[in-house]
Amino acid sequence: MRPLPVPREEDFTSRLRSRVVTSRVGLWLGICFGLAFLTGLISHWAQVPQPRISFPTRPVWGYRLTQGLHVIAGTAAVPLLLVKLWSVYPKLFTRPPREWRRLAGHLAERVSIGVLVAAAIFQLATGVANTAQWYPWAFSFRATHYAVAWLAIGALIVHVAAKLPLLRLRAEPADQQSAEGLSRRGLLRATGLAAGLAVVATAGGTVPVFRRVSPLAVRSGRGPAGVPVNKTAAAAGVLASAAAADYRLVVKYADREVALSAAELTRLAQTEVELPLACVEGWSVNAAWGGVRVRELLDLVSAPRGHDVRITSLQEAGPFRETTLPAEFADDPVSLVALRVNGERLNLDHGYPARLIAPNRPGVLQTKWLARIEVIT
Ligand SMILES: Nc1nc2c(c(=O)[nH]1)N[C@H]1C(S)=C(S)[C@@H](COP(=O)(O)O)O[C@H]1N2
Ligand SMILES: [Mo]
Repeated sequence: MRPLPVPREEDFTSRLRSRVVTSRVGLWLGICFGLAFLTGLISHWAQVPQPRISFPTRPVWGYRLTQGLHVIAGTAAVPLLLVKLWSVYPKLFTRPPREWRRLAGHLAERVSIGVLVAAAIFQLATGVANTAQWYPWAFSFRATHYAVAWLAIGALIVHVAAKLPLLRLRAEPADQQSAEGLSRRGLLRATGLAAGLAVVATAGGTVPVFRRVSPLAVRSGRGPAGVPVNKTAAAAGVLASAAAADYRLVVKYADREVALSAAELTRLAQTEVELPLACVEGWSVNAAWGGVRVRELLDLVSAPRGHDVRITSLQEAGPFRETTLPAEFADDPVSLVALRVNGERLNLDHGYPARLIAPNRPGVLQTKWLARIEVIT
């Protein structure tokens, strides 16, 4: 029997592959991954309170910016990664050296590249699926995406250090090719164009001018009062409890407690603020919110400043039914229990009768259908 003909590196003859193509695409890819990593750290910090340094309350649009960049950088990386992998894929068929010392080095390099490629594909695939609100897996997206990010960035640093001597960003005369077909420069342009299109296709979620041309940013600008809906009241199972006549918002500090009906909330002093709603999935909108300052509600039970506050939703199950509002946010004059958005009474899907809206805070923590506000002592 004849063995299957396994190709050799030399069998791949496309003139389009070159060190310059790999280097340039690699550089852009590295920038995208670096940006996604840093903005990802910020997102993690916002969602998992760190005991020592609390997340800042200003600028109010900070999270909107960093999370928009996170999703845009990740999306742009998709075509870049595909071209990069294509440009080096013949190396998969390099025959390993026979001499054992060189073989060990070769294997170490192969394993590190394997980790990098697997982690990079995992991050982009889970990230893109998340922005599409598609969770075809059982693990926690946030915890896993965060853990693998460290793997990816570690492997990336090793990779950059190992390949830096081979980096070549400038084409030399010998690289200039004659006529036929796509040139290397053409390939680089097409790759840049694909990355640019990927950006425009998602940026509509954050940047209003791109909205009309962003097929992937479907949720932007739609929904009641011009604000998209993430989870509906029906999906959260609160249709009855949110509309019930005996609805009460309970505000509690130590053994002091008040329970306010929806009508009583509207009779308290009302404050108007302009704050963005910025989802971790990358979409965001600015909106005008009206309602009662969290701080003024806490004053009703004489709660002192400087305490974290537990916020609980009417929603009975799900990871976002309860959050902690750190003390600086609870005491901030623009943090509201919102009753209105863009001049309208909150829609049931936006959290009627009352929802939280606080500055520089991920959308997942802007709890809808509030049931309890409790000072943590
Ligand atoms: N109780 C509750 N509040 C919630 C959620 C939820 O699932 N349950 N989703 C959050 C997420 S992920 C976002 S982005 C915002 C979206 O608010 P909107 O639907 O009014 O746009 O609500 C947040 N508040
Ligand atoms: Mo969200």
